[in-house]
Amino acid sequence: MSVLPILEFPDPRLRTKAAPVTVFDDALKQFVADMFETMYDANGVGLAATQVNVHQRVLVADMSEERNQPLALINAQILEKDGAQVYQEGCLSFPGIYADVTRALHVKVKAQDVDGNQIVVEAEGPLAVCIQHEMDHLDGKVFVDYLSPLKRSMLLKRMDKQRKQAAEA
Ligand code: GNR
Ligand code: NI
Repeated sequence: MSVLPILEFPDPRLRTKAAPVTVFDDALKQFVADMFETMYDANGVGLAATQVNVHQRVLVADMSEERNQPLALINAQILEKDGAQVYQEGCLSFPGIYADVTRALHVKVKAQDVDGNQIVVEAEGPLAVCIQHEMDHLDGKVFVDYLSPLKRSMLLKRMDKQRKQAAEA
């Protein structure tokens, strides 16, 4: 098991579109275990393979307070989505910045588990937000893409400033 380094914006590798997983072997199980370890270590509620520079369609999430409800989705596809919700999002690839994003309230997702079995997951509220946020990463999309240019540049400047301050300290 290992904690993997997380790519941070504006790393261009975050814009890579991930390819479907075709082989469900021990290496995949090891990688998913490493993704969980990385997500828990960073206190994240989700993580997409893109963020650890692996461009395959793997995402993990755990919305539980106790950090004991791991969910791994391979090759996830949205079957249905409806409603709308505004949620204040953060991202491990954008340390220290948060912004409101509007997404579907409810999603029904078809995916595979680590053994390659087909599964269907229905999610609402925060888990639905997380799944949509992670699926975006796998397409090279990040949450600040939804913001107005003005709001985006303001937040990115703030992130830059915080980084510089952290580097000086
Ligand atoms: O840890 C995370 N928290 C979070 C909060 C609100 C909406 C989405 C997220 S996902 C984020 C982890 C991450 O960057 N996943 O890609
Ligand atoms: Ni993210």
